[in-house]
Amino acid sequence: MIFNKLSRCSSSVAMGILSMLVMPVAQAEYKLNMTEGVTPISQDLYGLHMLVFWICVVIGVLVFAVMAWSIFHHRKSKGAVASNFHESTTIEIIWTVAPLLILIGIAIPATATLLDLEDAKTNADITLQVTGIQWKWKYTFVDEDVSFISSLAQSSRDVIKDPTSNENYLLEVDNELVLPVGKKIRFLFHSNDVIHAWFVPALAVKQDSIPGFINDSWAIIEKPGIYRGQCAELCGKDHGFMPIVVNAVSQPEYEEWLAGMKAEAAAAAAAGEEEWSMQDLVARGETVYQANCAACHGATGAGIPGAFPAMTGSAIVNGDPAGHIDIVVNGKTGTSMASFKGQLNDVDIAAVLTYERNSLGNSVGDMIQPSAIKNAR
Ligand code: HEC
Ligand SMILES: [Cu+2]
Repeated sequence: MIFNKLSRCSSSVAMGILSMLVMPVAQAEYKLNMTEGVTPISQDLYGLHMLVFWICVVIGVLVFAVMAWSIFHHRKSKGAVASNFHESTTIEIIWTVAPLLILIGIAIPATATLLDLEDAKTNADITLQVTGIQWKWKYTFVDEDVSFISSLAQSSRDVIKDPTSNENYLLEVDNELVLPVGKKIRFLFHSNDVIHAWFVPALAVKQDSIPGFINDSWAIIEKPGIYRGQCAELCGKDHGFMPIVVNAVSQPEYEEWLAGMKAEAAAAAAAGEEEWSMQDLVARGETVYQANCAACHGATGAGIPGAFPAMTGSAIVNGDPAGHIDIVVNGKTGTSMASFKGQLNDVDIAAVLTYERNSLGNSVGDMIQPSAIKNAR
């Protein structure tokens, strides 16, 4: 945290020295000061940070200058004798009033920014609901009927064994959150399971998502680009595997993306009406499984003994389809096996179930069609 706060102020000698002490190896990429960000709030926060920083520098310089001067001029070898007084009203007034004025000077702009920061509702153009889920994010455009899940991309999973092979190690998602520039976006945060936190430094948004509560925040993104973030609240085993990617684009591009998302949802609904082949279900099921289930049940279905049951050889997976459908659609209360009906569509659930029954070391030989999931909801 301290390194986020102090990053990128080349003009400051004090910070330069600090960096040399803390970072013995010269890093060309390493920036000292806090990043400025791309939203009005982030710039206000940066301004506040710099204001307080320079006030501290001035106080530091003044205090140490007086100290150094006094030590030198009133040294013992010159025969200096310490004055012997106490209860100086003048001094007490000075050292009460001076800090008070400084604090008021800081509090005025800080309060203005804080009030602005809290005002998510006024003139919001877009309302976006952000739901934390172990371990992924769900985004719902409240007025658009568009909703999707964003989880760690396979490309980022593949590099776990060799982090250097991808510069965005653990920071890539399968579905980016696309937002338009220049619009006021109101974020509403909540959670399905435990406390997560949605943190994107460039947007200056860091907000807890808590089950049963709704927190809000807002941003007007001023510059198109890709902005990355992560879950910032320790939320369990895969806390470090639920990154955030915001892709800020122009309004027409955003509308095009929205239309594409709606078309995709319509296509998925239509696909749910069809009969699927075993091959297609298993192929799709593998992707769904790796993105949604592997974190607990293991990439090969081995589970984690004592915590998460194995899929390989599981009585439920190899048993009656109804029981298998039930635990995945409705979850199991009191355990971390969540209900997937709000997270996956009929085709995805049918695919992952068929995959589990015919892969990961199981060979039941039957298929579960999307229509069966529809009936079970
Ligand atoms: C957050 C961890 C977690 C995730 C993610 C998860 N599960 Fe589970 N799952 C569990 C736990 C814990 C149980 C055991 C529940 C119990 O105590 O009966 C379980 C049980 C199961 C069972 C019953 C197994 C048995 O033999 O009892 C099936 C089937 C299953 N999960 C399928 C899935 C599928 C399919 C997905 C992905 C769509 C998934 N799970 C994602 C934690 C998870
Ligand atoms: Cu989290």
